[in-house]
Amino acid sequence: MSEVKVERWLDDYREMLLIRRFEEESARAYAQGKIGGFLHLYIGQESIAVAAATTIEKGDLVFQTYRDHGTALALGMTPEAAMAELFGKDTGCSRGLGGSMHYFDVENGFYGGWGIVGGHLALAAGAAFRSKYLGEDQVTLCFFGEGATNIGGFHEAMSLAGLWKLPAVFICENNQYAMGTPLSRTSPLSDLSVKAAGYGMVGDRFEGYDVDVVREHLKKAIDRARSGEGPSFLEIETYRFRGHSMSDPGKYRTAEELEERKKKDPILLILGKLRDAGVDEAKIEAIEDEVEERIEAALKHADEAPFPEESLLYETVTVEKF
Ligand SMILES: Cc1ncc(C[n+]2csc(CCOP(=O)(O)OP(=O)(O)O)c2C)c(N)n1
Repeated sequence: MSEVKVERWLDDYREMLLIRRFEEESARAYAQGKIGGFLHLYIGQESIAVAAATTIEKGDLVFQTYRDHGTALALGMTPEAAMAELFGKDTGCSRGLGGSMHYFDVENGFYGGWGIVGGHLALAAGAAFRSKYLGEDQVTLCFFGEGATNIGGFHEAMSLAGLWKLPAVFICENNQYAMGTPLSRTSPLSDLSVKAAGYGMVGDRFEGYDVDVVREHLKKAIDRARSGEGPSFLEIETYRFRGHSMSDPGKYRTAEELEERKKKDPILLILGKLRDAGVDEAKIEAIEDEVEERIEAALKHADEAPFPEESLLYETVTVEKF
């Protein structure tokens, strides 16, 4: 096993674990009443965000749904800015005004954090259009759930992106349920990637548990987009281990199904790779300790940071005081 590959996997493990622990602690803080509004966790899907963040180039743009913490962290948002946002604090990535669903971090290429299912596909298409119009070299990645693939915005954005060969990659994270509804109850198709043909795009479909597999497929699509061959539509099979949001008891699936799916936990897979490659346990433990420290620091920061001044509303949300 090459040293470079093992180093890559160690970084992957660190990032995936950071997301997992961030999500677990945000669930705890939510239960403690420190976080208001909605909270949609990314637990189980970490390999996809980490693969994307390690495949794109600086300047590329990434759009995500409300299930956005993992993607933002993988792209480089600090856990402090991410946790403080959940706590509604002024040091949050959206100065505490966006909350869980509306992360933003332009410096790291993260363009939200969007709550309207399917709505952000049009925004991503617009961003990709801008890159093409200005002759810039950027690629736009747009993530969404399978529940978004029957929404009007999906069709409009995909149609235009295909027609104008926009430098975009549309990525469906098919985590099997849209809230509590399985795909079989909302779509005549079980293979969503065939939809790509209707928009003149390349379609691809694969399992998203192994970060290397995701990277490999994503890279092809990103290369196509960057070289002017147009957009792609990827359907990635994944699974969320928690409910849709914190208010979902998950009664639409059995405990056996969940246990079965957990056997493909992306974090277990990457740990298996590290151990098969003979990586020292002490090295793995050092990563785990480092992640714990970073999460603890983020929680402390979010607890201690100030709430925004009321005046911030007049600089950002409303035009003037009335
Ligand atoms: C236009 C619109 N309709 C309904 C909702 C309510 N809603 C929020 S999430 C969701 C399910 C979406 O599922 P999916 O697209 O598969 O993404 P996942 O949550 O599984 O990541 C729905 C119906 C919404 N936010 N926007």
